[in-house]
Amino acid sequence: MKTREFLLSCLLILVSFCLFPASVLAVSDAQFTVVNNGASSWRLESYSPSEANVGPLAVPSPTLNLVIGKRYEITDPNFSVHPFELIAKGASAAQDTILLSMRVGVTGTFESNPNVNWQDNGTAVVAFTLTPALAADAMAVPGQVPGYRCGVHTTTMRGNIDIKAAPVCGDPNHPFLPGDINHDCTVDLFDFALLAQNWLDCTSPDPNCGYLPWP
Ligand SMILES: [Ca+2]
Repeated sequence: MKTREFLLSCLLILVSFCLFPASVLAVSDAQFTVVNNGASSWRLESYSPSEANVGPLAVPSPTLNLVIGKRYEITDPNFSVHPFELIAKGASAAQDTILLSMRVGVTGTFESNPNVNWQDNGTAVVAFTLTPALAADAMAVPGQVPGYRCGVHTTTMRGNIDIKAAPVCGDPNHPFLPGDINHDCTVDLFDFALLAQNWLDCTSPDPNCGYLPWP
């Protein structure tokens, strides 16, 4: 058996055992907690993981940074008095469009969207996925911007949301590593298999190694 064929056979075995990690049920990508400053503003109390960079803490109704494609879990401990709402924020509360709402008796326009998968069981914790459709709806409506508010104190407890594009493999924050031959942002046996497929092949014209076409 040629060396290259032997290598490829070994790789096939390794690939079958090593490259199919058990799937993990994605609950949420990030979690954050919002609390009220009286009835005058919101406060972002905490978030995790730290790289989610949801927003500044201890700032009245801060602009929240949310990323398209991510699933978020929100904790709103005082939700019965200050129910969190995700909105297309108008110039005034009367011009807001409610997209998701923790307020009892209020149903946002995206709560039944299966991809958004709004989970609200009447507790302090809710979850949703910021789908491209939800983000586009929140962003694209003339005269409105992505935002959030309290479903009761709609005129005072309101803030903006900065929608971030979903990260993609190869963008400046997720560069291709040396050795990532197939550019899938992982250096693994698939890259090694590509290397092995062409091991000792040559296309050099000088010194000529016999690669066609000629000259
Ligand atoms: Ca790769």
